[in-house]
Amino acid sequence: MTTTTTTTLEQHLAAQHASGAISATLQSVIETTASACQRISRLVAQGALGGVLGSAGSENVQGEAQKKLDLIANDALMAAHQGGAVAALASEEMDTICPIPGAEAAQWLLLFDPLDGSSNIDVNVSIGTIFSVLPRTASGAVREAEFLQPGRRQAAAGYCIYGPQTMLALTTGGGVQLFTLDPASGTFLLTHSSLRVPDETQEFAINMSNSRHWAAPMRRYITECLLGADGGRGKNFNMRWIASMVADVHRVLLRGGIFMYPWDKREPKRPGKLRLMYEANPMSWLIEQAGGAATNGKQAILDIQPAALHERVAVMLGSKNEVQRVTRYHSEEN
Ligand code: AHM
Ligand code: MG
Repeated sequence: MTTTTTTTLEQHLAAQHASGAISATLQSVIETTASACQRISRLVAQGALGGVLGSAGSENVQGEAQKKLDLIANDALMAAHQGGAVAALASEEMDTICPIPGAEAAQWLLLFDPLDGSSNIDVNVSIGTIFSVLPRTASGAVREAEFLQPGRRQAAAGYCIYGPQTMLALTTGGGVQLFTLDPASGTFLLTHSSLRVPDETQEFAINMSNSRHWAAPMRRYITECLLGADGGRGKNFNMRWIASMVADVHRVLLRGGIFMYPWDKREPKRPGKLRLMYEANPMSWLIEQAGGAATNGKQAILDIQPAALHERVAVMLGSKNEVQRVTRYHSEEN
């Protein structure tokens, strides 16, 4: 729902704190993350003028080439959270967790994909930052095992999209709110509250170039969508693929749809391309909080017990009826 209020992100969080929905320290983690995103937004907007485009000439732990902006965004988030309410950070772009010096007593763990949609950086297509906040489960020095909590345990999750507008989507468990950055005042203003993903949709998002590698249930589902009104589905489908998960999920949150990055047989042992902790969990919680669903084909993404920090997962999320259908196709195959 679009609103016309001028509630700032800070005011929204203060009201949530006053109602007992979030603690003061969680409020601080979210505000700090949002302000790092504002900084990243300014850098993104400068593009070639700011010298932020192009390759960094390095690889991350998963063997992917890093862009300059992947590292710049990572540094911005790291710097913002020094000496704050976060005990340790984990990032798609860092091999191991990063405990914050002197912050062992802090209550929160923060995970992020600093710059999602890296292949779109140099071509001026929407990109974003995805974040997830988990509670600490032990005291003293943070160990990596503490991060391995199912997505259901998230205390806050969201993304910031750097597109025609910079917008921040946020959930702390009470629905999904969307804030738009007002460039004049430099503040995020609440523009969409209590987002709802419609149960029905006629739009799917998937990288079709991988179709020959998919498993049978995915081929069956997409074949039926492509047959449209001429096939068993009795309705036509449209397709979108931006190749920035942030931008594709943003569209699904605003008007429905199903987004999929399934398992494929090129690397059979790899469950999928997307990362459970940095991408799938926060996006799945946002989608569930907006009335949609998210699965890996076998179980709800949020129920998966992570085994490793950089674990990958197949993702199908969005409008409930389509996600249920694709889940059924997977179970029928079994
Ligand atoms: P990234 O975090 O390195 O940018 O990779 C994740 C991105 C997602 O945003 C997007 O959905 C997907 O990779 C696109 O993959 P492909 O280029 O295979 O279509
Ligand atoms: Mg990503």
